[in-house]
Amino acid sequence: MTKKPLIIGVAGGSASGKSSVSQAILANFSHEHIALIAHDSYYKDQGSLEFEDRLKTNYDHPFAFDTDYLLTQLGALQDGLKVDIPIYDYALHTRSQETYSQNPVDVIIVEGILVLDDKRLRDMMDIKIFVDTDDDVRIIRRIKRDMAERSRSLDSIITQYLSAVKPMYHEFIEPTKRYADLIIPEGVSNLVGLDIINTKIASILEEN
Ligand code: UZR
Ligand code: MG
Repeated sequence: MTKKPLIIGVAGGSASGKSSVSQAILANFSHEHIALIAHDSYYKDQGSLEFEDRLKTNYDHPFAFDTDYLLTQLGALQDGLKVDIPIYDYALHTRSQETYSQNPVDVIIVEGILVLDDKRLRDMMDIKIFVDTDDDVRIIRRIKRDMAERSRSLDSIITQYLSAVKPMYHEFIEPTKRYADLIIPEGVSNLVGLDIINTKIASILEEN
């Protein structure tokens, strides 16, 4: 691998379909050529706080993320180095002891609610995507997912949604739509949008 990897940013509100859109892009490549890196993996470790205080942390604010570390690891991958990516524990709100190793690849997808918020990240990206899904659809999905996969109660999901997820979406996430090259309504069910993305990726890779 001699060329710098192609970097694609996928942003959008919580449960907008970012991960599914990313998976749909991923499916076009064999795994040794493409990597999906979640900004969520770089959530700061809240382990020094009492558990009740971890629940009060605003996880939808740019400060909740260790974006410097993500930038460092993306830089290393660009330089052709293998990195050990942190694994976040949503139940404990901590960075777990384990990491997973990622080899350098041709295409990197960087996915997360706030990946278009940081100018340094934006400047690294070749394609910037914002997945745009209605708030009511997102909260319904969020309830289902967080109860099933993130060990949350309905009450805690609703409280978090009203106190942080919704206001932070309007303050920090939605405004980053202006930086997107492409806005994809309804995420993964938007087959035309996905096709346009995949065609663009193929054409850039061919040029390289
Ligand atoms: P996606 N999040 C948690 O719920 N707990 C944590 O410890 C860390 C993050 C949530 C975060 C955000 N918000 O809305 C969501 N809250 O993870 C982002 N509250 O992940 O884009 O997959 O929904
Ligand atoms: Mg996700």
